[in-house]
Amino acid sequence: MEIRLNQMCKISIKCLALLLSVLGFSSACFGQNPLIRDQFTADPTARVIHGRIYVFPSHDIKCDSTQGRPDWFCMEDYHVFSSSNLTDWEDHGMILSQYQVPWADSESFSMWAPDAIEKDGKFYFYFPSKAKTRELENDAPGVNGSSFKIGVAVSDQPGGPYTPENQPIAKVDGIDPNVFIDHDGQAYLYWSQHHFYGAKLKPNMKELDSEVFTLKEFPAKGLKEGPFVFERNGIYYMTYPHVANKTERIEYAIADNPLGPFEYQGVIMDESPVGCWTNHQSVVEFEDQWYLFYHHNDYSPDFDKNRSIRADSLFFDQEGKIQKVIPTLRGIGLTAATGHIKMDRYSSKSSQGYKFVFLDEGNPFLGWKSVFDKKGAWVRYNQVDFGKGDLNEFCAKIKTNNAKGVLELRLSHTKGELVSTIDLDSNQDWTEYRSVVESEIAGAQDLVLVFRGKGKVEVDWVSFGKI
Ligand code: FUB
Repeated sequence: MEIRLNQMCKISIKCLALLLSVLGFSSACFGQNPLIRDQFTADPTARVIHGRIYVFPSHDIKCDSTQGRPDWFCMEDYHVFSSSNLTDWEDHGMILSQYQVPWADSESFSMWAPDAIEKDGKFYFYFPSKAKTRELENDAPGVNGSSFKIGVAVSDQPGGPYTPENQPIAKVDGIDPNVFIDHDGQAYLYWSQHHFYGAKLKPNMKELDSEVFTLKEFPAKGLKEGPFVFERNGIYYMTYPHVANKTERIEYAIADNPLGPFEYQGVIMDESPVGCWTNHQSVVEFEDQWYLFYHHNDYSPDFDKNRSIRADSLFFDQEGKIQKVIPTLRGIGLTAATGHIKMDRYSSKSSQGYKFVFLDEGNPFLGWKSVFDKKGAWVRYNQVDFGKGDLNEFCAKIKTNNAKGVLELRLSHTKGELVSTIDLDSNQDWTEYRSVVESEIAGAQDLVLVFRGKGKVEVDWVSFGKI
């Protein structure tokens, strides 16, 4: 690979690392959908803990023929991720696996959607799994036809590791645990198995403290699962995926107390037009903004049991109704101008002449690239953080095929201020092109890349530095 400076000189890859550090370019930059880029993740529960946002997802893997059930979910452990800025996510590593849970069937690979919550300085992680049925002490499994039980594991810190209890929670059969703690300190456990169920939890957070209530006010037709309850301004919101048509969409209902009765309100996210049969949500407020965490099969378009977590902003109207969330690739958080900005995770694009494809079909975790093949095609990426305004060089990793013309970098929209221009070579393998930034750019800006030319241009990433 070569690096191209001001269209004039080419420098070998050996000099690249040194040069980038001198120029102030760095490779770390995230804050787009999907959120986690090196493994499959699904069913995200997001919680704010000590000023950081933690996400407790499940962990899809690809099973071989000796593991789990063919062509089905395959999940043997959990990781936890956290962020202080919604952009850079730290993987706290594996926090619990099926091999550590005394009651779980460690050949079932069924560590499905979890939840976690803090109570009195301890962290409680709730997870479903198929049970080794003969070894259960506390009740007969499958009372309502489920071979799934729900367990709890405890840690002194949110990032784990978590120590599982020896037995699952008695009288709880089903999947998708969710815990809600009300203002009075009372904790509730919800789960699903054909219906939604709810019960009070004892202060030890490990045992039920009431009868099991069947929450009956939900659609009888079409699978529903993944209950997630939160409270805002005295309204208790029950959110859940439901198959109203072909695949799961996210709906919600409200009540004036945690156990209902709930009244259906509407759809938070429509079913995905392509790709993923399941969806699974949580709703969280972080630094005065509400977010919906959910999942899609971005890295596995042909097999929807390998999913990836996403997040988008969520808004309420004046009456507290949730406005529909349209899934985006851009996601949440500011993106640093000095990192690799992936325009293929765009906010918007031209209707013709622009698409994104995997960089390498054989390794989706390498991500995507932008492809422009029509004059005037463009892509916009919102909320790039330029800080004080001292970045004066634009860099883009580009590949061309019979191309002629320029790539323009503009602010806000296709006719917005032109801040840099790259002259394209006609047939060039991946090359880092650099050009001067013509004006001072500070703060958060929306970037637009416009192709003014002919042929095909591919862009891996763009970035900014100092000359
Ligand atoms: O991840 C396995 C299952 O898929 C979850 O438990 C459901 O909510 C669905 O997302």
